[in-house]
Amino acid sequence: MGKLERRSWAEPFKIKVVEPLKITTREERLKAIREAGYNTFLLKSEDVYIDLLTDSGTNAMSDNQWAGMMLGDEAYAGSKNFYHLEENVHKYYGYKYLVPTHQGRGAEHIISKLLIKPGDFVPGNMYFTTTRLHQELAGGTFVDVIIDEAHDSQSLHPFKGNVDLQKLESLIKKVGEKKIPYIAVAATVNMAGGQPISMENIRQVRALTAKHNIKIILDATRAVENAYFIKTREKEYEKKSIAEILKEFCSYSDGATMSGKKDLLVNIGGFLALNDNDVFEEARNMVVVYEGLHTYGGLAGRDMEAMARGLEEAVHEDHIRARIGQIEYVGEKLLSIGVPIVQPVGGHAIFLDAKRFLPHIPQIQFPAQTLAAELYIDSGIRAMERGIVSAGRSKETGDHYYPKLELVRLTFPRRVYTQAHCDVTAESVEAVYELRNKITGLKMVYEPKYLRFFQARFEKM
Ligand code: PM9
Repeated sequence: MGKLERRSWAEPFKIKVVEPLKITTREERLKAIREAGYNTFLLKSEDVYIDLLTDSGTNAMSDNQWAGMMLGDEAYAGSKNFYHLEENVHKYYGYKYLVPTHQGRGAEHIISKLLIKPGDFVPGNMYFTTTRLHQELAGGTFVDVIIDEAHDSQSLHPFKGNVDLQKLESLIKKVGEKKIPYIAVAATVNMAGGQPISMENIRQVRALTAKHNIKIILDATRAVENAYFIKTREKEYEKKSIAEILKEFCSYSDGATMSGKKDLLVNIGGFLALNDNDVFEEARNMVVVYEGLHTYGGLAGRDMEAMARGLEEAVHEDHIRARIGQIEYVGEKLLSIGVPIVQPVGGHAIFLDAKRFLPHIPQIQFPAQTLAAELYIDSGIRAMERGIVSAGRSKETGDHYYPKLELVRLTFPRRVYTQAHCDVTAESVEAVYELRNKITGLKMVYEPKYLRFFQARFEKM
């Protein structure tokens, strides 16, 4: 090693097409965020400089995927792209049957409607917004069975996504196995900070649920990222490939919902994958009511082809190392200047801890929503609130949920931004952190009924 401390890696791709970005003034951004009701979802994309709202559908496709788009078979029935996708889902995820859907929530809708009866309980390793809503709309009640460490932004547990087996067992004892159609296991856990679940834990969950005849439905949206953490943190897997780990992980579940807009490197697409023939037959029938024929499920043939090809690229070792390496890079920078973030850093995003960033703003004045707006005002970077606004209200009492984690998510799309964008991001967070004492909270002035974080509006206190 020379004078430099380490050998760097660079993004394992070069740039072939560019999309110019607009740089705005502070005055323009102040106006834009006010007009957007201090909700970053309501900003116009052209007013955003670095867009870290989400990694969903915002990925850069490869030349190989774009070439596949030209091979779209747009037949109404039996598109060859469907069969290619089906083959790859079987090859990499291992499930027998495939029902394509327009995106992840399309699959969540179908599986919730099929398996949940009114009065049922659905345990899960922390809630996800759309997943829980579909469970509730089907008459179920979500029960959080994630380990306590997941709710603690400072815990350094390597697998904060793990299911707490005792919590699961006591739920089974309390309500009876007949009232639990399945456990929803997410890998990684988005709302906990992109935290992984270990292979050991999913194996234990399988053993426990098998005794009680309870299914496991995996949210495989970021299961490739989860496989990377298993490889780097679970000793017996360090020599296995990402593809091998992914397949073994999925083998402990009965089916999966998938938002292809994340791991699978596409702009649109999803699926429901199943092993049980009877459930598959029903899902295949239901998809024609809500999404489209069972060989396209709301997608164009070209979108299925891009997803089939993205699936192969997603498990490349260089890709996944650089993808998560980028998040780690930003995490290290922020930690080195003392900014409070969720640790360990997760797979798809850095999560700023708004409770510690803005301790003078009470949760009911929406500190994370406030912080996301301030970041936009400072530099034009767009982040997302993941705190009290996202958590919504209890369907029983109508009160706000007050989640322990009040976070702002800086989400990195795959293959889109360079290390220089990462540096600019860290510098902007630092600038806002230096002025944190001057920041005041928000009040909510408009609240939609469902998934309020998307469309709620706020004003400055
Ligand atoms: N996740 C995200 O930005 C996009 C919507 S924001 C609510 O993180 C998981 C773990 C997700 C997810 C979407 C979905 C739904 C299911 N599970 O957006 O419908 O992170 O494709 O997927 C978003 P769709």
